[in-house]
Amino acid sequence: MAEETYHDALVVGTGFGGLYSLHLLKQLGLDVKAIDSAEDVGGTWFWNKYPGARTDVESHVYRYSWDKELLQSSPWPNNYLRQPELQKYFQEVARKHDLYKHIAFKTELQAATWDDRTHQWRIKVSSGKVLVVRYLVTAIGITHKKNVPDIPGLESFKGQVTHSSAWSPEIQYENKRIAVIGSGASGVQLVGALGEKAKSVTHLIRNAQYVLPASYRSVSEEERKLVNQRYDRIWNDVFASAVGFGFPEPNRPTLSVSPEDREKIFQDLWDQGSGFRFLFGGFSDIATNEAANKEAIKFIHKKIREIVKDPQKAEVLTSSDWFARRPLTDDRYYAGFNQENVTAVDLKKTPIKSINAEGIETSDGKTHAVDLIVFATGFDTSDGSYYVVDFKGRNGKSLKEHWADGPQTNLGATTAEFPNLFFINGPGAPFANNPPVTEIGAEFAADLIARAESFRKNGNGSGVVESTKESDNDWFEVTKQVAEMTLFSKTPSWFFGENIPGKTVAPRFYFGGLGRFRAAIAEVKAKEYAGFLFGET
Ligand code: NA7
Repeated sequence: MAEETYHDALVVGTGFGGLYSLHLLKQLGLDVKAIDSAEDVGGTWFWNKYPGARTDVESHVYRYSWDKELLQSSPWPNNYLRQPELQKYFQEVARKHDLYKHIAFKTELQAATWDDRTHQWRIKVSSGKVLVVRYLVTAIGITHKKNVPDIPGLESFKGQVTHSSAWSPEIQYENKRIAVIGSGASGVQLVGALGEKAKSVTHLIRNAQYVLPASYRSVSEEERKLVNQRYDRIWNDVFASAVGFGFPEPNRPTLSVSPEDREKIFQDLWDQGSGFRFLFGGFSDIATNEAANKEAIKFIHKKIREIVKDPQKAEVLTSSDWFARRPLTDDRYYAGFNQENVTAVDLKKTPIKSINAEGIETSDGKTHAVDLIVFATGFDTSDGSYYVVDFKGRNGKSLKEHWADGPQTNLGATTAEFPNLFFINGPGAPFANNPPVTEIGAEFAADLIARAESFRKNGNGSGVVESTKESDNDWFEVTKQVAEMTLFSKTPSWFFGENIPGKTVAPRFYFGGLGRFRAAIAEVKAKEYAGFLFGET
């Protein structure tokens, strides 16, 4: 018999969402445990250690807002945080709030089955233990399950192979010949960083994307002081805004200004840096209006031609899609292609045929000989993280079966027939800056749990909360309708599950913004948690 332990709650994952959930549930006085498959806290930022890994959200808003002391004191020497700095930040939070003693590391969630008789989750973890809990809070991250394409011959390759999120600091890449497959946020940062030390970097690009500068720089003491003084206002603005990145979101349509002024505004956004700022911080309609989007594209295309001296390379780096995927940010990417050792391969013209002992063979018969292949090919995102676990809700129904037509949740927090299972940044949560998204999610889950607990303690139910099918369906429809109003829905991406063959195509995010999302939660709470059942009988 496996060893069984009983607790009030289990939190899975110790990144932004998990650590805060653990803290909040402790505050509620619950006996709470946490597990993480990693060796330390950090979640996504524990795993992604590849060269060049850093945030593309500015440091002062890529952190928790709820610990004012840490907000004022925790260091951020540069305007964007590098992975090791983030790792330290998470450790600092866990130490300060005495969270480590509750966490079992190197422990993976394998299966969770709801027992309708005892109103508990029975949870199997990789250590062989069984945990029995009332509340199961999953903060397992949207980018957990790696996507590695099935390319024939991979096993015959003589060199080293890694996925971007499995990069180990032991990998020696200096003076090596490296192929990077994939041009999302990870691929772009990798190419920018590897190009500086590798013998050669071959970037294999299926769909080029738009990469905006970051304007990396250090932050002075004076600037830090100024931000510290303004923090209350900064966070109020973040939580009221659409995307929560700490810059103003003007209500100014792109075509409402003269071409000269538009050019100036684009140039100013370019100089300030950040793909998110370029998409949302200059004009109100680049993500929604085709004509506006084309203006932004025109400007970026011109910049690519100016920066990348070799016209053939520039052509491969030039996207013909809408500028409506996750915007990318990196200072070194385009400029790196002016180095002879950094080249680009257009996989639309010459797709990958196979991998052989020497490297990657493309359809033109050429083998791109390398020592290291990096799959920066992304993840089976959002709900994909959930399908590696055997979740069974009421009547033994699996979550995968339950979400077969697309992952439906009530406000990203819960789903019908899976009582007391909570998602932090699950499907249906807002598309916005992740730390505030996870804060909102963790607080809402804690509110639902607190209410269920108060009913239970008053002898008024057994501590069970569940969303209704109707409310899940309503929220799903809202996410679809809002997505339809944007150009994101016209551009295939992982936002809709389109990066994984066979995955149900449906929105994984609410594109209506943080402010509106918070208002939707406030409305539900004001209506006595309409759409949620608390098993009061
Ligand atoms: P992304 O953004 O999903 O990017 C994955 C990239 O890999 C993308 O360019 C894909 O090309 C490419 N890809 C995927 N499969 C293949 C195959 N079979 N052949 C060639 N190219 C392929 O992942 P990231 O890790 O960069 O970023 C994930 C997010 O995590 C990031 O945005 C942050 O929010 C955190 P495609 O465009 O599909 O043609």
